[in-house]
Amino acid sequence: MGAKSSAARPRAAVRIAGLGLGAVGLLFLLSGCSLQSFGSAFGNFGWPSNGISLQAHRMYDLWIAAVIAALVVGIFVWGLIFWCIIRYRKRSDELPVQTRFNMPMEVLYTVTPILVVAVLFYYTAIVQTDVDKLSKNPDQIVQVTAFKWQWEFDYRDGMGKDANTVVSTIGSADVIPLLVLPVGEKIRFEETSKDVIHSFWVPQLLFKRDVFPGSVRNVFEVTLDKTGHYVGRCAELCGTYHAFMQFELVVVSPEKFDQYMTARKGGASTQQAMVAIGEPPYATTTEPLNTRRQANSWNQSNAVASGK
Ligand SMILES: [Cu+2]
Repeated sequence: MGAKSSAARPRAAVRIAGLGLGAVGLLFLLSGCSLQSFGSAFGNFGWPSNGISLQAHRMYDLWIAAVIAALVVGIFVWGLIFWCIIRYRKRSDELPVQTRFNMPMEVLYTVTPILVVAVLFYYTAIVQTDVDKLSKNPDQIVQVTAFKWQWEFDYRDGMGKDANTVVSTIGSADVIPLLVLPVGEKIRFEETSKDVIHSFWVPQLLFKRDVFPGSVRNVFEVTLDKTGHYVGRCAELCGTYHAFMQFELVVVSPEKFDQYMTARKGGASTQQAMVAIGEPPYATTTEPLNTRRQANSWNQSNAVASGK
């Protein structure tokens, strides 16, 4: 009797200690302590590591922490399985003691998964809310207008559809539109479509948002933290030339951005303004695709039929 209870107590204590250790480890890791370096040592557990916004980094951290939590639980469970296999393997034909149930154990393995799910849910909700968060005073407001099959980017002087466009960039079949934005500022995107549903997607934002026609303005905010050129695409199959809906996000320093805007307001084209700030005038991450509309008779008759 005495031996039995003293054997049960250390086992329960070990389990609770393991659980507590896992929870503390998860909290420690979620606090952002070198999640990046830990993740990169394991190939980022399959998550894209090239995010260029504060929001993308938070999503990255959530993923790495969730995988670590899953591994902690997994190793614990695998350990228990192998321990049971070895400790209670068949040694003779004698039937082992038949126990019907163990109440503390039942409670433990009901409460523990609920706790694990609750912790994962809590951090997911926190990060999701953060990614979706809109500020009252964004630094830049860009109206994204999608249409078959190009993009228009309007830099606005305020929020909502009643604000005015200050500078506008529109793409064509020959020129990829450049969306020039400053690093480190809160950028508010207000999306609208002229025809069907499109989707605004820059892979490095680790994020895409559908663009709806009608009165719906799909709004989100991003703070970019890395300069460079990044390809953008439409991620919603929107028609024949869906694949041609490309753009390039150009992230520059706030000083360069101000110079770019001044040049554009002074009447310079996107290409002239880009040269003025020392950036390549045309997209560097992609190039216009050849529509080959004249290349063969099928395309030609198809183009005639669709009125293009
Ligand atoms: Cu589209």
